[in-house]
Amino acid sequence: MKYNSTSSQTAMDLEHHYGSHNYHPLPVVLSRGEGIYMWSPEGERYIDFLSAYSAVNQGHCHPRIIKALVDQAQRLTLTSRAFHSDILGEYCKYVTDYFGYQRVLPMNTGVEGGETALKLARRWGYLHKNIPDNQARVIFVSGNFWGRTLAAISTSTDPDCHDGFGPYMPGFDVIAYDDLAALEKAIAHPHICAFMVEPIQGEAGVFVPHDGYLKGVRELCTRHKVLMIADEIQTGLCRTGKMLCCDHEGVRPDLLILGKALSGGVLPVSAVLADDEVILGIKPGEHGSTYGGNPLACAVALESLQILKDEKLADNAAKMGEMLRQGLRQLKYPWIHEVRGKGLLNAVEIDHGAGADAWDICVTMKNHGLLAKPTHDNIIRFAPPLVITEEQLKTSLDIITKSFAQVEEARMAASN
Ligand code: IF1
Repeated sequence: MKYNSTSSQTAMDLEHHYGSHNYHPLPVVLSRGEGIYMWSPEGERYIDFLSAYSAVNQGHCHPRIIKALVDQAQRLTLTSRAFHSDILGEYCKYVTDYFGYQRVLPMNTGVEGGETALKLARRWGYLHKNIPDNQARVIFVSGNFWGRTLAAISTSTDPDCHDGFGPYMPGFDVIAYDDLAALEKAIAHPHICAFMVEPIQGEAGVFVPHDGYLKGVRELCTRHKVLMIADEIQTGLCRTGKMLCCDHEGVRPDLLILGKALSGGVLPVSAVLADDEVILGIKPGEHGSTYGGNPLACAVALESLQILKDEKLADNAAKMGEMLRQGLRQLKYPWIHEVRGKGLLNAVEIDHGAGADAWDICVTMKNHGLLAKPTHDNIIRFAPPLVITEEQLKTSLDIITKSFAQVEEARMAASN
């Protein structure tokens, strides 16, 4: 098996010396990926329980996605939108039929999808809700995460994302998550054009709202002529056991934002889906992106979406997710506060003060061949690729169980 020549240590040293320090990665280096697995340059194999934050739902380097990438890359990668390509129209038809919307605005990263959705919503507010110029407001929820741009951090309630980057963009209100009374109060303001929400809060720590929340949001948005924007960049594309997380409550948002696994982890592809009244509010020359809707992205996204259906990844996520949570709930330690999630988007919240540290747990699991990473210090996300088999899940649970036991032993030893 061919690996890059760089050793793990050299790779980490070079990155530390020459790279930015805007991340604190687990001390592990990967050089190859396939399915649920990744290998280090030295050939150590790891089970991926982060899935690049749900970008590799189809598994690493899915052969069909790689083939689509290579075939297209040898024909035409980028025309810009100054000209037509022979694949963008096909992709637009496919993806709008797939999710049941009239149109799609293709972008690249997830946060560009969020920014695009906000521009579309504000424009709609001026055109169709008579909101006075520059007065359109969008409601967000505390704990939201939709990226790192100045607009995105302007809505953030997380000091690590928000502080030290001001001044901030105006026009945003923030209310409590999973609180319909708070939404009912805020949404009545006549200048509100949209409410943007994750159906499950990923980065905040996999917070699943109460049943009926999404239906309640939908009803309030409809009643007050406010656009419901669902950020399904992390929860979408089968991750939570349905094609979209909104499908658990049969809710159709007015704007649907997709990203991450839309390309199966191969290159940044995002999209905003909506109907004519919203998407046609932006006229030629009023929005765009060099790479938005590029042929390579279209080819990869077409294949990535088809695989979700062909391999029934929503059903597998639902089934394996149940098994995973059941296994995690067998772990009886005083420092486990909660196991929560839906489908294969799960988390274990560790009690800060109980003497076990989420980072140490993740390092221990790494040493046993499973990769996961804490969010917000004490919440460990468990989100493997959706192609994981029952056998592989059992092996993963064995590793997690062994690692948690090892952490408990160390904790007991330290307390004696
Ligand atoms: C980082 C977090 C996850 C997202 C949702 C939009 C975006 C994201 C629901 C923006 C991106 C990524 C960003 C990456 C790590 C990861 C992450 F921990 F940061 F928050 F997944 F939880 N909406 N999430 O989760 O998409 O522009 O990144 O393509 O910034 O550290 P993007």
